[in-house]
Amino acid sequence: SSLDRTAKAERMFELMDGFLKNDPVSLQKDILDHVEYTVARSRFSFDDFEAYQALSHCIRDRLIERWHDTQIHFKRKDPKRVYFLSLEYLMGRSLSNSIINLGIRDQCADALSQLGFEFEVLAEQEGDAALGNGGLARLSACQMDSLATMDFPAWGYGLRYQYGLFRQVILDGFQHEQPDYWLNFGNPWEIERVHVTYPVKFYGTVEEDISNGEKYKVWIPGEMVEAVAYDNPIPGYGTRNTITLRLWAAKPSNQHDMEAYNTGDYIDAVVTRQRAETISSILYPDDRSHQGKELRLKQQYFFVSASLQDIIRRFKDGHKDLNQFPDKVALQLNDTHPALAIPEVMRILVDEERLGWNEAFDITCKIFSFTTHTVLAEALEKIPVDLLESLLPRHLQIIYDINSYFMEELKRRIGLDYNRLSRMSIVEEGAVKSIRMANLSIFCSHTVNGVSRLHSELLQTRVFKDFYEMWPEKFQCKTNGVTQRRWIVVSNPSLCALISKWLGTESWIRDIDLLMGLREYAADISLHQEWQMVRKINKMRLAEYIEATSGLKVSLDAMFDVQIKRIHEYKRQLLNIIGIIHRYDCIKNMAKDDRKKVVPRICIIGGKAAPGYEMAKKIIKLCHAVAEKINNDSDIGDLLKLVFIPDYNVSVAEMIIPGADLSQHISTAGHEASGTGCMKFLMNGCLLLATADGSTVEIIEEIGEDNMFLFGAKVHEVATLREKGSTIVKVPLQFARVVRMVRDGYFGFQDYFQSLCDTVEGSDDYYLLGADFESYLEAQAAADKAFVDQKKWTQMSILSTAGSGRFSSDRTIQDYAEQTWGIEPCRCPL
Ligand code: CR6
Repeated sequence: SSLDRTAKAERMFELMDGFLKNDPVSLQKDILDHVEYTVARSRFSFDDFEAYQALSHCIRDRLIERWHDTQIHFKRKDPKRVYFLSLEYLMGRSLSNSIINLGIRDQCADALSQLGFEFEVLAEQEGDAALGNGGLARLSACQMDSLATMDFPAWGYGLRYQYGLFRQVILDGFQHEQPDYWLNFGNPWEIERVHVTYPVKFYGTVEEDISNGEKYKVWIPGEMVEAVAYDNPIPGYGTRNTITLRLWAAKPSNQHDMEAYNTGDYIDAVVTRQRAETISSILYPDDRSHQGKELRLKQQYFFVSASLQDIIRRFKDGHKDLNQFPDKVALQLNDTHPALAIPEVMRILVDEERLGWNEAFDITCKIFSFTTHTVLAEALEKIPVDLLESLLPRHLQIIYDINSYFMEELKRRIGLDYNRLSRMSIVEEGAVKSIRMANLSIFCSHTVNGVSRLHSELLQTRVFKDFYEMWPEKFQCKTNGVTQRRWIVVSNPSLCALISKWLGTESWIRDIDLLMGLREYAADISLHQEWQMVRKINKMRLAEYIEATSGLKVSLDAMFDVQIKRIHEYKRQLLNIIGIIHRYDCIKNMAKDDRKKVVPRICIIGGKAAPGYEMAKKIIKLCHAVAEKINNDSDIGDLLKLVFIPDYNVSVAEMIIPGADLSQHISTAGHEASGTGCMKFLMNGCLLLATADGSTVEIIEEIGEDNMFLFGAKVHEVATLREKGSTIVKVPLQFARVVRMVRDGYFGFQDYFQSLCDTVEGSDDYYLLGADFESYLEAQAAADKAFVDQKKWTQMSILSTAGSGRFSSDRTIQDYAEQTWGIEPCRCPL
């Protein structure tokens, strides 16, 4: 009875002695208990890694307390919830972030030092959770942090890949990929929910049945797999709210196939069942295209099906009428990867809940919103019809039904404009008939957004022009943001302390607009001194890392010039390298006296190439070949060094970004949907050398052109430059000279680099490296000039941080909550 339960709860609370305590002594006791009972080592002998494990469990306990309270609170208040569906999350490490969000950083450091351990050393023991490729995946992680911090009733859903993004190993300058079996040493940040499981169906046939005189469809699956939930608590900062990132792992289904067992082939039957686990075993490492792979499609449906069963179960626990679903649930599609959720919701409503088609479609269109993260039409996901038909036969029928409804509606509005109808159709006819997931997502979502203003405009005027003209009200812009908790507080503690000191408050950690207050002191000499000191400390940390990974000693007086991101032709790492070769060539040809005027540079490049992306891999090799030459040229000395940082990931970024003086965001205008790295550098007071692409256009508005180094063709000029080609493009002689050097084998590997050189010469220079080269060099020269004037540089640096507030994911999430999801904060009482 409920009376018994209350009495039991009270008795338990008494026994528990209240909540866990956070003073250093209590923390020490808990750490030691975990050493003994969880890690199973003696309290008198454990190493750094074991101490990290014990500390993590001690923090995890505290997260769980808050997480329980939050979930109970959400259940009691029953607010409208947002469900963020994403196939990728780049969480990186969790320990420091959790401790900071819990507000117990100092207590933990004290507790550890009394036990003879150093917090920073233990934090380094943790491996990265790299369940994603790049910007999109880290964005999901930043947004989860903001959702928790801002008290929104939110859930993240995703896949628990056993192998995260591959490890990059460089051998002789070439990239090799190695599997990232990240769970090898256990993962204290997740909680396995053995009882939260759902069956997920695949293959089979669709049959018709009649019940109460009505015909309906039944999907008879050919295969069944079990989805098991792994919950990752995500703590907010300055709040008790701790939300859930629920990741699904595939397990063999418990529904026994009696036939197979009875025929006596026991071993084969078990082995076949075991194969189910492969569904969640590996992350696809290509962030350009995901087309036509059955396993990828299986992953998408697996995650969508389990998440929706979970979401509907939660809804039904308290609500009967599915027409209320849109009042309680918002589903966010992070790119088209989870777009199968649309036909899946339709299938559940029509086939299982027996709602009428129109009623079901009405509900569906009210719950979905869709974010697209790309500019390139060719990067939009398409699923071959054959594949869908065999794996998800009922979903294909539903998509066809949606499409005929869509086409009818279109014909009513635009008549028989067949070209336009076929452009907009969800079904693409052609050599391989396929389903356009973006068209499906746009038609069935109430809002569609781009990830920067420029990107959102390009969606309206180019990529989805037809759709925009039809439903302008659907289209929105949600400029990306990054969390200052991870990207300043965790990764740059000295800057964090400095900002708080000068603003006289730590409130900016929750209220980022306060950073603007730094503008007032931008010219203050004592702030300058402290600012420079902080930057020096961070450069030192980075220099040590460079020495440890590449053996190269670098001077702290040099400008640290960084480009870190996935390797892509459109991101133009090649432009950077060609610029470096040019700089090298200039220094070599300079008179001794002139060399004194050269601003010394450490050029740092890092990033992974998709395993099948040949040109990207050649760029990595070229970078190494050039570095080999320059770094060993005694003529050059400290004036120029080139370093490739291997295995770039979130925790490496946390170390590099605070130590960078200059960072490069140099994509050909119109290609980077947003870019988020630039925001992290900006927050950390690193100056940007950039094209007016993606979110940099908005950064210019915040800090002004004078505080960064802008160059290159603008979006509207790019098309003309490509069209008119050599008649208007002025490729400087220096550019041709550098390309010639590479072609002639100046850096070795002559044959290997020819095809790379082909991509940047003449009419093949699609990304306009040649056309932008001159203005690139001018921007570089301006950066050199500014660096010599440290007063000016420091002021620009302070103004960069001060102007970075708009690029916090708190602002992004606030915009989504108000304009897209219609949700309100639901704060758990302390
Ligand atoms: N590769 C965009 O290219 C954007 C992020 C996050 C990307 C990048 O400009 O900042 O998404 N797109 O919105 C995709 O992943 C499809 C990315 O990370």
